Amino acid sequence: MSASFPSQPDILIPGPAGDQPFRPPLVMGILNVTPDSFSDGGRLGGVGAAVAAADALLAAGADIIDIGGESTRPGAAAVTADDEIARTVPVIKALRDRGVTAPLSIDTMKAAVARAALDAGANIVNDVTAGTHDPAMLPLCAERGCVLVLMHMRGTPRDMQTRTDYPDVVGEVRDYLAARVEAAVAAGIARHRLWIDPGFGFAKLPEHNCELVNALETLAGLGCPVLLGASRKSTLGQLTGRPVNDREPESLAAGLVGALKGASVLRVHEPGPMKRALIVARAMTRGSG
Ligand code: PMM
Repeated sequence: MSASFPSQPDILIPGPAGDQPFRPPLVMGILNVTPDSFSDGGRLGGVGAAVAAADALLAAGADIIDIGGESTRPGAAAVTADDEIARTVPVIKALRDRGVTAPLSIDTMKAAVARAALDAGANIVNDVTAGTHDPAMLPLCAERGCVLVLMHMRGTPRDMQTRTDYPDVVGEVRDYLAARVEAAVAAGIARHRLWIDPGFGFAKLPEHNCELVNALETLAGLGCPVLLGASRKSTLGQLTGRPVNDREPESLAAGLVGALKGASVLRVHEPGPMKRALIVARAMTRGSG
């Protein structure tokens, strides 16, 4: 591995005052507003808890908050668009009303949810189906000029772990993402608004996830910022035998290797440690590579 961060241009994220430049790697803090994440699942009282959690992520140094109202864990049950909107939109509105200017991302595969979140002040749509679940998703993102994250997965979160046979996982993920980028551009989305994501843990075995992180340079070669979401995932637990609530060192290691291999955005539960690790790694690799 070249022990230095690949040089990358600033990433532009649209905001109320025009495009805002960010120097990669960026850290995206995860805010899950599902019933199991806050006691009352994003209903009125839960908004305060979710806003406090977002404040803590920002105070720890998160550049972006990714807000999700539907669990995409293997086997998770589907939720309706109305439920997802009720969980996420009040949180986005509350953050904007309090003057939070950081980019906000909505983690959804439904255009109706994305539309409501964009109306409330989100700037990024994070779609784990890369716009394949809902035909209205690409046209919506084209019309709104938001950033769209295109992630690789096979099947749905319900059945994806039964679809893990790959003759060439890196080639398949690269070709899939390249095709989704072209589909998004054909739908009218500006190329520089598209981020790509190998989908760590989505329809993949631990060896596939590791191989993909090791090959992130190949994906970065497609010319779009690469997002990596490895934080706390089961592959990390399988490597060290640690439970989900005790995988911070594993998550930091995955994030650092990802950044050194060309990831531009790291989606993590603990932005503070990730930011600090990146500062040290950057200082120690300056001038090399
Ligand atoms: N992982 C999860 C949810 N959303 N979005 C993107 N773009 N990439 C990911 O890897 C990703 C995602 C599931 O992780 P969580 O349950 O810890 O939020």
